[in-house]
Amino acid sequence: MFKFTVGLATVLSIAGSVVGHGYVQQITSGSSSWSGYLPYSDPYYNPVPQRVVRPVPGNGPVTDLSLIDVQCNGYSEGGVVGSKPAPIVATVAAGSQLALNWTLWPDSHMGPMITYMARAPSDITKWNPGSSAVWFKVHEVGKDASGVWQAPTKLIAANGIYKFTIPPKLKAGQYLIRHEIIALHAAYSYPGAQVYPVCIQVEVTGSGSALPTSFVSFPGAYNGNTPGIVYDAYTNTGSYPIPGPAVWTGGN
Ligand SMILES: *[C@@H]1O[C@H](CO)[C@@H](O)[C@H](O)[C@H]1NC(C)=O
Ligand SMILES: [Cu+2]
Repeated sequence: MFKFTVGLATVLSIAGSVVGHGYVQQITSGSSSWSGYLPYSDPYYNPVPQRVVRPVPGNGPVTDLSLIDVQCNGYSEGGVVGSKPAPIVATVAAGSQLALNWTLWPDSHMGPMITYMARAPSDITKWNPGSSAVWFKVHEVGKDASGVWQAPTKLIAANGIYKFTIPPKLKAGQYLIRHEIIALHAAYSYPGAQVYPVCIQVEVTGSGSALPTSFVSFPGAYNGNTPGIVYDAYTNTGSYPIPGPAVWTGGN
C-alpha cells in the first residue's frame, strides 16, 4: 500500500494511479511537434513553458457535463470563465494529419475518442468560447463492428497515438481543437461517463473556403440524456452511439 520513497516522480505516479487517467502529452504534424501541457511539471517551472495546449488541472476527468470544465478540462482563472488560453499557436495545414500522443491509458477505461473544432472570431490566445455554440465535429471513433473499443484497445496498440485530419477544405484561420476520450467504465448511470477533454490552439493554413453551418456548445452538447453518455459497456455488446452531432463532411 504505502511506499516510503521520497522521489517526486514516485509521489506523482502514486497520486496519478489513484485519481487519474491521462492527458495529451505531445502533438505531431508532419515534421513539426509540440509538447502538450504537462500538468505535473509545467506549473513548477519559472518561467512556465509556453504551450499550444490550454492548461489542464491534472489527468482526471470531468463528470458533471453541465460545467464549463467539459470544454477544455477546467481552469477558470482571473475571472475568465472556461479554459485559460495558451500563449502560442501551432501552425498546421488544412488536410494534414495530426497525431495526438496520450499518456498511458488505463485498460479499464473503454470508450470513444472524438474531436471538434471551433473557429476563433478574434485572437485565439485571448478567446474563450464560453457556452456559445461554436463547435463542429471533425472526427470520431468508438467501438468497431467486432466490438473493439478505440480506447483503450486501439489507442494502446497504436502506442498511445490518436490521429485525425484537419478538414482539407476548411477555411484558413485560427481554430481551437477540442479532443476528448469519454471513458465509459462507470457510465451505466449519469453522472458516470468520464470526459477527458483537451484544447489545442492552431492556425490552419490553406486556400479552402469551407465552413460548417451547424454548431454545438460545451457545455450543452452532452447531458444525461445524450445517447452514448449513459451506456452499460459491460452488458451492451451491440453498437455504440457516439455522443454529439454528426461529423462535418463539408470540409472534405
Ligand atoms: C509520446 O510522448 C512521449 C513523451 O514525450 C514519448 O516518450 C513517446 O515516445 C511518444 N510516443 C510516440 C509513439 O511517439
Ligand atoms: Cu480514470
